[in-house]
Amino acid sequence: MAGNITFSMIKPNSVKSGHIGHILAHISDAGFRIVALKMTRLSLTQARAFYGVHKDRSFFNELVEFMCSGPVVAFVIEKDNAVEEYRKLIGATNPANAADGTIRKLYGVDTQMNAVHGSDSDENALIESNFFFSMRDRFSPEGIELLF
Ligand code: FUP
Repeated sequence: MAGNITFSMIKPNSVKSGHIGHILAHISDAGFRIVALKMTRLSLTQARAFYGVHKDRSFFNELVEFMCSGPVVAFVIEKDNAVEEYRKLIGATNPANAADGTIRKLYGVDTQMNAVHGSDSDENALIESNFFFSMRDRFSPEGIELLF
């Protein structure tokens, strides 16, 4: 099961721009199924923890402030080889370098406001999913709680 899920967030500027529906439709059309989903706003402490691996990078404080600037839409999605398939669907970190038709190319503004987050490994997909969702908030396509 671990290899079949990934975690993502629609970033605050894309939420403000009215792109939630377009982005979720793009993901659904690519064959991903939604396992868990919510709109929420991160506190500074939570954003610092979520991006902790980047705490020594020059962009850390700016990124954290941006991610707290408004609500995000957080979700767990499922598909075979989800982490890799989703990273292909979203495109390169900098939207200017992202392939045509990818989510970041379509909806990203710059490297920070790049429309969506996507986990970079199966291990981080689980850690990030656990950060946002309890097990009882995750469901199979048939609406059955998932225990992973
Ligand atoms: P990605 O996995 O594609 O999201 O990219 P990274 O792990 O390299 O970046 C993590 C986060 O830091 C992303 F939200 C983009 C942001 N970032 C910046 O804001 N500035 C940079 O120079 C590099 C990354």
